[in-house]
Amino acid sequence: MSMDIAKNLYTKMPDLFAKARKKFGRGLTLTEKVLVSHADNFETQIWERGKAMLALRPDRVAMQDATAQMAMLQFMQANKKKVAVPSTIHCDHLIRAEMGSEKDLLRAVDENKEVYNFLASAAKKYGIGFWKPGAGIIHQVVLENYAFPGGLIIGTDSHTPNGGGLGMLAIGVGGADAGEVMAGLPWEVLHPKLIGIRLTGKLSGWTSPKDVILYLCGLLTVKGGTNKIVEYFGPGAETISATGKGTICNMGAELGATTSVFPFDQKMVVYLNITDRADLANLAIANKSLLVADSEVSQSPEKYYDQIVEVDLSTLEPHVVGPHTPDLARPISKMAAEAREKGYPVELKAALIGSCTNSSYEDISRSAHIAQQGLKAGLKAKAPFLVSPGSERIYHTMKRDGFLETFEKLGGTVLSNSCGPCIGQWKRADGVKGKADSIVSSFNRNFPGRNDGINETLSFLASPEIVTAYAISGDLTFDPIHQMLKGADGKEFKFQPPQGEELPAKGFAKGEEGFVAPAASGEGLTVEVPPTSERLQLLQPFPRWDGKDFEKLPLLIKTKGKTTTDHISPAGPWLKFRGHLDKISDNMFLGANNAFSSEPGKGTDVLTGEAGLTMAQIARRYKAKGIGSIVVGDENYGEGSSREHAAMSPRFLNVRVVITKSFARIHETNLKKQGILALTFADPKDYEKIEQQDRISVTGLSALAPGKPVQVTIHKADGTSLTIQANHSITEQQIAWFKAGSALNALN
Ligand code: MIC
Ligand code: SF4
Repeated sequence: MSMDIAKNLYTKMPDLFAKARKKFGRGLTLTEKVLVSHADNFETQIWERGKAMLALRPDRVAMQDATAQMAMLQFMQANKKKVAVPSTIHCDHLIRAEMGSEKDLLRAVDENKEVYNFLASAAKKYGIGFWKPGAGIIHQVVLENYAFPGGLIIGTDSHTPNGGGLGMLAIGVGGADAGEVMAGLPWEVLHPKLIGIRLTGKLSGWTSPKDVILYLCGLLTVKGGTNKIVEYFGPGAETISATGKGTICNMGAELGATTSVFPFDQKMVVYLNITDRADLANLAIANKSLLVADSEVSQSPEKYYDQIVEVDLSTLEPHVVGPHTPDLARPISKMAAEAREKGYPVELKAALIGSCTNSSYEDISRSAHIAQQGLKAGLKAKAPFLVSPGSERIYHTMKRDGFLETFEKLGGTVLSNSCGPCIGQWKRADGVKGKADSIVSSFNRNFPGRNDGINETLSFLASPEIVTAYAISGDLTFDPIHQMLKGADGKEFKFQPPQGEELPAKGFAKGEEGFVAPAASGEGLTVEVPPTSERLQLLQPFPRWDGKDFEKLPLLIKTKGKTTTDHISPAGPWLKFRGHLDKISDNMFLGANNAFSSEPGKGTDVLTGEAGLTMAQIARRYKAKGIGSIVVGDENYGEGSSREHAAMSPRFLNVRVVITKSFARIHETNLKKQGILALTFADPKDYEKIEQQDRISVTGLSALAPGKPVQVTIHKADGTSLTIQANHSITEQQIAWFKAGSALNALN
């Protein structure tokens, strides 16, 4: 499917690379090769890392159902007949996990009918490929079908970087970005800096690709990758399977990285071949030098990367991260002591494997090997053990090769090929609100409330093989590498290190592919949006900026500590309103910690003094009075997902400005796209100066200019005021978005 795109790309690469080498006066990293070959205009583009905005032409767009709704609603406002680049929609997020694959899927098709019909009819009309519910999780399906070395794809999901496992730059974006690219515009992103990760040695025993990224999360933290691309290199890179590379790149999102990528190698060839793309593999082999960094880069990487990290795969220990954040990492051997010291509940209430991050054949076969050892010792999973396969191929191959049976014998439940419990679509039978329990998964996110909707749940992440061992022991302090476990006969035994196959010797089994091609011509076809729908609502353009400064805006919320998009716009039960801006806005900030309230998501209407209201209630009251408001946030505000609802709901409810200590990349762009002024405190300590009763003015807006700080005046309740400075990263073009009320308004 990507053959023609790849052919054209590889043909034009040599000439562009020669120009770039000349211009930069040096060889090129792999990242630069992909960026240069996708520049909208190489000649006029400014190539300055960390400063310039890149205008790029992605090869394709991928959208998942929860974000595709807004992406399509926005695309439709551009009045185009057809998408300008190959695009696909994948139905994966809206399937609830409760009774196992078959029943869950049937129910999802029924309860999401309106949304699926909308997406399917829009896809058909506008020339977009449609992957039906049950076909698989977007990133796995993209890896199996669309990813190719040297390519550039954008996806309306933060884990799009999974595609880096096949040597491409795959980048998560908000729906507005996707809509614009589908409408034919170039895609803009801050020219990222580069982190080079040099891998040496070889993984062995219990250590898996997941541990590489869990370790890096601990080392670099959740904001260590912001506005950076992580490029892996070194002899260790080619020892890791393509799907393992996918896992590592996928979870680069947890570093906040723009994306992550591996150089083309033999592991990718094998994966392309087994996924029926031998032609692409051969083409890539013939063009290998274009798809890896120039040789001088690995000789003196310090000249090419802004930061270098060394990881010796041979000595890397399996890691466990969490709770509540993916950068709280430690080797598994240290887990028991830490759990005791910090008082984590040690009984595991659930163990979950699979998801877009970790459901490769390698993951599943290694986990099954651990499960078999447990069964041999007469044991079953002590905690509910749930398996989320990434795609139809994975599911049918697991079934054919007996792994499903092994997991089921262990007491596991195999869920549908979808996100399910990873995104709060999980009916956890024993979960009790207000009670802290521990769970462990091989997923990528562990923010509070993420899986079971219970904020107190302590969610830990580890490799699927470690999670399987945890499932059998039911104990967070168990270290399967060094400790023994009691079998059913009372005798102690030790797990042998997991063994598995990278890829199925018999090839992948196939199920129903679930792909629906678009109509040859969309002329005369209609997009189905029932006018009385509870799930879908056509968008109204946001009002234009009235040219006035923001004077004395009340403070809606000052968030304290981690404020991820899951805090700003929770998922789980709210996923069903992703196509209805008014309805979903009721979830605004429900998970966020307000500096002025002891209860998350609650605050005070400062105009009336009424406390204990949700942020949406307060904002709706202000809006009804024609008053805008301001949000103050902490570090790395908007961390996590690409969901633009975290920007659209505030915009819809009249938030005009968000000032933080710092932003996560996708969310900052999403705010700008929706016409919200995204500012950062010039002095982060000024965050402390903001109080509940303050009225805040942001002035000099008609002279808003790139690089020029903005003046913010804080009017105190006692009549005094103080003025501070705020910075921003707004470009000329983004000023036009702000003035027009949104990027989309600026288009029309
Ligand atoms: C996630 O993992 O948080 C999600 C759900 O896949 C999101 C997208 C969404 O909120 O729909 C993401 O990662 O971007
Ligand atoms: Fe789905 Fe979870 Fe992957 Fe997001 S991280 S795409 S919710 S499986």
